[in-house]
Amino acid sequence: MSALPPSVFATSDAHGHLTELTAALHEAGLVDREARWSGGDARLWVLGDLLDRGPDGLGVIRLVRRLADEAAADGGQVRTVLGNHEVIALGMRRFGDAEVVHRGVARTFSSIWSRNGGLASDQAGLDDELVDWLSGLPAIARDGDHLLMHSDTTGYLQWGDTVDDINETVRSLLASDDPVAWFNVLVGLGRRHELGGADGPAAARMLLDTLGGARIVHGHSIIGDYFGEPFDSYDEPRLYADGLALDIDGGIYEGGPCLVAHLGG
Ligand SMILES: [Mn+2]
Repeated sequence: MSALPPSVFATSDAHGHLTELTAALHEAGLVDREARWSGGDARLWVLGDLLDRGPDGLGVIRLVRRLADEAAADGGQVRTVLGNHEVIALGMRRFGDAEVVHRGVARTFSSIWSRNGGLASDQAGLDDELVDWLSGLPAIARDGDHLLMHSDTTGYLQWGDTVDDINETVRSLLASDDPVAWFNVLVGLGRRHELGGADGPAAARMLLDTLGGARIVHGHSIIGDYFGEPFDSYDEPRLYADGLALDIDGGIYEGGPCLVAHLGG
């Protein structure tokens, strides 16, 4: 019988920065010098946006998938949730230059992809097996008191009022051939900054009351951007919304830190 509960960690928005992510996981004691899982029975949540913007999105994906296998063999766990950039990459592959009228506006996935730091080298590695893996990622998860999601938005509730319902709905939308349905997912996951400001705590409370948990942990919104601070001026996640929300996106591609939040245990 183990006397201590396993430690729980979360990181987010690696955006192709494999070297920085590996170093941060090593610093947290989760991988050894050869980047092999050394976290024992710890649990690590990876909150999306693995690719685009940085040099090696495919390398980041390979790392988290390998660590998931190694952690599972060691009694631990590494799990990934869906970010908007995963949806952009999948939509780019599926619909590319096809013009789609979405809410009265003609749009293409390829223009969104190129405007948002899409890398041809990442895209070239999206084979059927990887597409299946990305398409099966949950949009949201709960681990004890923590509600884990990529984007700081109440938009998740448009897809359901339980964690399982939301994940089932998003998976089915991303399995459809309807690009408008895909754009709706992307718009939902692109929302941000809805847990801050005067109305933020009530929004966070509504998410937690509906989906469970005592604290939201999210990426997607870089701490420096959100709170108006230089990217090199912080080295910890930011607790806000009366303690109901934790932003763990340090802003790696802006020169900010790759944060690995120790959530408990
Ligand atoms: Mn994002």
